[in-house]
Amino acid sequence: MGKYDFAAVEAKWQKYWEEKGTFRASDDYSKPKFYGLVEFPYPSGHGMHVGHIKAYSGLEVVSRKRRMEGYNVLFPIGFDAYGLPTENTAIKDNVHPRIVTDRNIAKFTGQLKSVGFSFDWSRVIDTTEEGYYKWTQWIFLKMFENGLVFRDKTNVNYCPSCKVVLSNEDSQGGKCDVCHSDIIQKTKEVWYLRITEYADKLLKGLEEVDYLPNVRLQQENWIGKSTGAFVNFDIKENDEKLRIYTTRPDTLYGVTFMVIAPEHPIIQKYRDSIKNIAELDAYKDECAKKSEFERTQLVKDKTGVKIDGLTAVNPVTKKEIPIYISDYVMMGYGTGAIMAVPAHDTRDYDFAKKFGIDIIEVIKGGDITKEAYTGEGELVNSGELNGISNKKDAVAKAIEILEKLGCGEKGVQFKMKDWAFNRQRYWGEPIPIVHCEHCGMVPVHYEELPLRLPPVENFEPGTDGESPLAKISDFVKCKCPKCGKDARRETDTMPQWAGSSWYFLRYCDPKNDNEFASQEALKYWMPVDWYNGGMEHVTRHMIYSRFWHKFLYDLGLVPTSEPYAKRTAQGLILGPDGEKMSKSRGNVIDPNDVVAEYGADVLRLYVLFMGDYEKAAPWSESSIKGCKRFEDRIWALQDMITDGDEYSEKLRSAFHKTIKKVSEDIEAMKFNTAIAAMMSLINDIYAAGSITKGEFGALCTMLYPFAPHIAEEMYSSVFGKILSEQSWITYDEALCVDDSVEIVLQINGKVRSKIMIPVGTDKDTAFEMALKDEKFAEATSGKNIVKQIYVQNKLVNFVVK
Ligand code: ANZ
Ligand code: ZN
Repeated sequence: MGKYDFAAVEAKWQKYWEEKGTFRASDDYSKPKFYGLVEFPYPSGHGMHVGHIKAYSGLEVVSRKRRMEGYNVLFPIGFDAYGLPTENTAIKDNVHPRIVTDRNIAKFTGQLKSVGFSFDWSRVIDTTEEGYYKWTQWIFLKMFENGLVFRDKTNVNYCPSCKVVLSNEDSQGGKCDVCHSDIIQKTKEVWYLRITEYADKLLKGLEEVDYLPNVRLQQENWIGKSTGAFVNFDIKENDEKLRIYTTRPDTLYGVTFMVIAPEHPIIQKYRDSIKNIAELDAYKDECAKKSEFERTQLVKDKTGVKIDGLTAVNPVTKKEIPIYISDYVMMGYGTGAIMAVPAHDTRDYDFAKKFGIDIIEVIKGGDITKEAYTGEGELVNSGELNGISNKKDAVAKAIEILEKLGCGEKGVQFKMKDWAFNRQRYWGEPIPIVHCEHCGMVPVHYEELPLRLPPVENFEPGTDGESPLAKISDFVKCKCPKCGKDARRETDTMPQWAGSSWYFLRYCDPKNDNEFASQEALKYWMPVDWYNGGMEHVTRHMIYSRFWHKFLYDLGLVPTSEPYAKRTAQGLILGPDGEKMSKSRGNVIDPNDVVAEYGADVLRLYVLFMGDYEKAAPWSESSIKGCKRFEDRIWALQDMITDGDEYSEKLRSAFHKTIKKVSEDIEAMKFNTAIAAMMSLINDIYAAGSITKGEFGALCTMLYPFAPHIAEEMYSSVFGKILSEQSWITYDEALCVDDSVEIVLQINGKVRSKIMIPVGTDKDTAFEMALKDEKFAEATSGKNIVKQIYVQNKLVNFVVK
């Protein structure tokens, strides 16, 4: 056998599969289906990253196995192509973002194809294509119609470098997700999607799906359901009530002051009667410079200002208590006001110490002269609540008291906020709304979709967060769709996450011009059976797309309440130095280089062999070489093939065991141990010195999902058939035992034959296997068997007359 020419073989089979449409999902809806989804790439100018290869290789293996198991498999790919990096390149190079996008998509497509992924390329999606974004706008209008879209002037997260407003999800940790600059707060009127209306559904839906435990946990925390009570505190100076949200109504007797957010509207309302209003205003201006992230950090040194002119009254103790403004209370959560219980809340404790406010213990268990006690314990100094020591009981009783007093009730809050849904940039879906002086916000007629981006000369965003579209008067000036009078078109575009919020639906029926996808196609393909992607998308894309999907479900437009039945995640590939791969560190590995040097199969094997699929692992050149050696050793086996469709006695158990291991490990995403099992099988084959044709076929099949090119090539040369059209191999549990032993077959104590059987085989199986041996069967045929003896792992002896 000559040297393996991987470049020629890989090109040959990629061409063959493409021409034959081997991986096209069929429209035969009578077959069992499997829908495997990977996160479609953002086609950046840098081209593909080895991380993409690892992310796609997991479900690639599963999909290839599923096809062999008889499933109609949908394993699609597309491009999430709107977004800032493309637009920034367009500005820098002075070319249209359309051209940049097409160039990048072509590059990615070539790269993906060179790895031989079994995607259905006939269904490829590009979110920036008219036939696609028309439906993104369509779903947006449906949301608008159903009251899930609104505009609000609030404090928004603004990236001064990208010049865009960002959602909370896109500014986690106080940093811009695109350029990592610090986020600032800005008051601006922007678009929102009312995702909070789906908070409870998004939480409950997690019970129906099979997500990795940490994926589920991150979503639960992001949604952040909290239960407690709303309480209205009387203001002494007027008949205003100050409403607060608390999770600890049981500590009501320990409330010694109140804190409101510096932006709380009560300050504006009573400006004239507040004596230190200038001081409050100055403090508020200081706060505006801080991000919400900074404000929520636990800093011991609390700041704040006491409001001179407003005093609250504790509804149970009737004591007058001061009201402060402080930056640790956020306007965007609860009611923007809290009742402070310094004895049992650390932030309140630090604040009270600094400002010399009373600290009253209401729960026994700690030492409040030293620190706040946040644990459970018996209630004291608390009137009717005294003596209760179970927190749940105390909370319930406190709510009862509040309701009786008519100043409070049970309440639920979510951490998740509405989705700031806008970009002040060019390369995004135009928001299809018109502003009319007479009619207000009016949706563009459905028949007019897609609402196209106008040609512009200059993509540079305007100063002060204005979209470049605002400068195109032909675009801005329009007629009101309702009254026909002169109106102004919205110039914000949708955020990057819009197109990916429903792409899995479009794959089911990507060429449909009349609907985003036909009901028939959706009923067959949905839900996605298995979705794999990155952990970084768990609290963004995953939440957003579940929200869009649930909205469409409520309209009766999709058949399942959840889009993804199962979600797994791959670990990062780190640079050879063990650090995160990045251009600035210079430790980025280009998949093209690996394909050129070792071939696609070795790259695929390596990214799956490098460690636990779910864990991060550093790149290692020597391990790639190990995978290359493995490939060469398999290739050389072709010189050792002997006739025979059966397993040989020497290798039978090794084969059954390996098939079982590979089959099970693929399902559990334990790709590394599956490959290791095949490597050890190869050692066994070399030790045995030969491999039967039948065994060789089984080996090619096992290898196929991982290294399909070499497997297809060897199989076709040995069997003259296409491996992609064969079935997955089965194994016999009984033959998967650890080892086999040779036993002798005797007749009347005389050895007639020898066979290999699994260690520990039971009596009946041993007799059955003995009679399958030709010599032994012949020697016993026609004889009268008077006794059958079996000594486990040693011999079978038949006494005949
Ligand atoms: C009194 C109290 C006593 C509280 C105590 C805690 C401990 P979660 O669980 O996150 O919902 N809070 C309410 N609104 C706030 C806002 N806008 N900004 C900052 N803090 C706010 O937390 C709810 C608790 O966080 C509430 O319960 C309130 O403080 C505070 F021993 O009320 B608590
Ligand atoms: Zn109008």
